Amino acid sequence: MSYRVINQWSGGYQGDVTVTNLGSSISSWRLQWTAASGQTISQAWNATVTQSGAAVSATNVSWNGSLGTNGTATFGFISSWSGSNPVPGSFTLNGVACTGGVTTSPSPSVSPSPSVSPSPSVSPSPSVSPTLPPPTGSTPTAINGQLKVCGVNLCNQFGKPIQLRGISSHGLQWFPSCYNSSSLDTLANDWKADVFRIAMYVNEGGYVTDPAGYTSRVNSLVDQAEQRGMYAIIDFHTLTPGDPNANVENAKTFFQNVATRNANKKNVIYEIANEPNGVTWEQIRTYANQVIPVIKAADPDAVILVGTRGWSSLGVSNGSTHAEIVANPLTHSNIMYTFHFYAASHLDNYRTEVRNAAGRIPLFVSEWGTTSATGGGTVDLASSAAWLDLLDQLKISHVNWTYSDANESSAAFRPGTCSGSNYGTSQLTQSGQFVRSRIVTADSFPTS
Ligand code: IDC
Repeated sequence: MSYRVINQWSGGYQGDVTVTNLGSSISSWRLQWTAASGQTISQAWNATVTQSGAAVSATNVSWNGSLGTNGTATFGFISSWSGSNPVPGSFTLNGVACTGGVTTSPSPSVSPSPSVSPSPSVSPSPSVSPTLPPPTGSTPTAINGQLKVCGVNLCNQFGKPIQLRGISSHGLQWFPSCYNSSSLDTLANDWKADVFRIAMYVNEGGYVTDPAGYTSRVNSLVDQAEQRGMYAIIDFHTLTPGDPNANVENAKTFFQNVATRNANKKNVIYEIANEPNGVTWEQIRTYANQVIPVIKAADPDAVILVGTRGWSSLGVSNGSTHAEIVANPLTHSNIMYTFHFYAASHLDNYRTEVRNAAGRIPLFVSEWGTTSATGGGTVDLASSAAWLDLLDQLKISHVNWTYSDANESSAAFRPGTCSGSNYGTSQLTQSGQFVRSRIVTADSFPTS
């Protein structure tokens, strides 16, 4: 067993562990150890890691459990720590004491700059990446395949950090005519969007009024995105009430259906609660811990987005910060936390929060607008550009609100567009022109 701290920052570090099976062949493995004081693991990849007090248990995932004699498996994690160089101990593999070493001093301490913490050299699972053939298509999904979370990054099938750029539907209940083969062709081929978010409101005349109908509509849009090589975010668009627990049974039913139906697709990302508000992080966590297992039971490798406190502001709009998540994170693999902003309302203090959070927890901007938080008012292009420059620099994915012809300034198309079949640039609003210009530029998707 080799346990290495390969990156560290104030309050946390990234660990990389390789287990080697020195005995006869095994079909599954469990590495257990005792964490040092202050070490709490918040994220892990290529293993399922649980922690109770100081006792840590890491078990294989489906594809790396089988190890012949001298076979190895590598997994990674993010952990907090309270001091420097804490040394964990008492490592056992399937109950047998391990030989090997613990290395807790990486290169000199680095700042939590997200540009260094991704450490692409450790993200890919060594047992998988070298055997992957190169992509055969040029669409975002053909190149990137099944996504996963590596450290604080969204990573592609080659284990490399990527950024997705795209746009959200408006409420499916209000703008049914905006999502059709012509508008989605435009989004994929002319805008070159990587991701389309399917905003399925839960209340406000959405899912609860026709669960079967909305489930089927979402599935059909997933297929249409897949056919065009785009990722699809299935957004359980909770808004009112702000406590997602009010809809936990609806969420379980819905996600069980869509995750089972779409389990074999590589283009699906699940977003379990749009904007919790008026609730604590602990309440959101309670909800997430009921819904995530339902999705994982059906679609174990999917990336899942979790809304944060204060309308997905990482808590800032309710007087808190991301520290409450760092202190009490979700422990499932492939989780990202969402951050939403509206450029005319959310300025430098929110940007500072994102900068601070980005090296510590995986972030995904699943909704942002060029306008005020009402979805209307002035289009603030200066603030929008400052935001997107920051997100591009941090490689954080972003999804704009909205790909619709709503009569509000955040909409990308002029009112009336969706009653015709022309979704060309002449139909774009000021917001739509700006957003398209920031999505259409070439992607950077590393394949090796
Ligand atoms: C807004 C729509 C608006 C609609 C309203 C319903 O733009 O047409 O009348 O919802 O309540 C969010 C929400 C998103 C909001 C959007 C703009 O996720 O549902 O859409 N917004 O207000 N969070 C912050 C802003």
